[in-house]
Amino acid sequence: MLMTTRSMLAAGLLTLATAATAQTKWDLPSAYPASNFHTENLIQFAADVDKATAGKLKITVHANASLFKANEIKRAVQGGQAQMGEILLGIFENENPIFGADGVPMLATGYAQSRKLAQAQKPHLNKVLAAQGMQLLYTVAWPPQGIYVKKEIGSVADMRGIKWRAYSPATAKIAELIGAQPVTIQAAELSQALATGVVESYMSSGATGYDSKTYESIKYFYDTQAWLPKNALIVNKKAFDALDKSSQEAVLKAAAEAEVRGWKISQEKNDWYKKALTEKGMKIMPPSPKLMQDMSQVGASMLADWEKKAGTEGQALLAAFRKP
Ligand code: PCA
Repeated sequence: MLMTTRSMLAAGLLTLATAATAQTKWDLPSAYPASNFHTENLIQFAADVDKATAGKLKITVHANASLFKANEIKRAVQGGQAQMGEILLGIFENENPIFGADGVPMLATGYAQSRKLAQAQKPHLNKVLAAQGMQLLYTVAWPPQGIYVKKEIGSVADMRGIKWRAYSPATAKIAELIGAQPVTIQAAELSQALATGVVESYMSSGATGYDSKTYESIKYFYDTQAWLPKNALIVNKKAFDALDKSSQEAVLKAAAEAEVRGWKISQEKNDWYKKALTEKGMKIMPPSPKLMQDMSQVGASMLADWEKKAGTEGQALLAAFRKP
């Protein structure tokens, strides 16, 4: 009897030990604050995976560039330092123009067009990432990009010479085209750059204006809705392949749900962010026709450059996007 109890205990311990080793722990670095809607979506994704795998796959979200800087996350996932990560696609445009398709100003301006562009971009992203040993799980758009600026402006000429914060090659290029001085600063360091006067203007969403407390130093947001850049959740292929079948399915299912949820929240929160900025004292300005004309010109020039770099693959992407 005693023996039986003992062996039962031993068996119990063994089960516990097996359960402990069977648990897989993944890190998910992201570059935006925990309260940002993209990050909240990632946290929900991780919770869904945890639940669906009965705790077998534990994903820890490291928000606000705390584990890797925004521009380091992709390489970390590729090298397996992190099993998965959230990246802003446009940051990697110099590596491959496909990453920058959603960063071209005035190409896809509302949520409907942006979704269409995302669909057209997806097979190309899958291909590029697969060649790098990674897999795309989902993409979610940021709210439309507008101009944060200290004084009222009627055209891009009014921004000549100002210190302009960029978050990607495309946003640095805009500065160059309008005669502003670009400084690349990741979102996690934007508050400080604004407070210390390192930058005095930038283009981004209402979300990042709110997250970075831009209203403390900048009064105007010109709602140009010039493009909707996307974040993407990517996974290291070897790490994914090492999961058992049911965990893989749990990840894919939670990712598909996160994509639907993320786009919906992005769109819903767009107005909320603008209202919140207004309540903090900012003025949300409709851009003048001249300003929009200028932005269209900037967009046309950047699209021409992008087409040149992206070649036949870029043409295929644009054709899919423009297909009625
Ligand atoms: N916010 C991010 C990227 C696009 C956006 O809306 C940022 O400003 O860094």
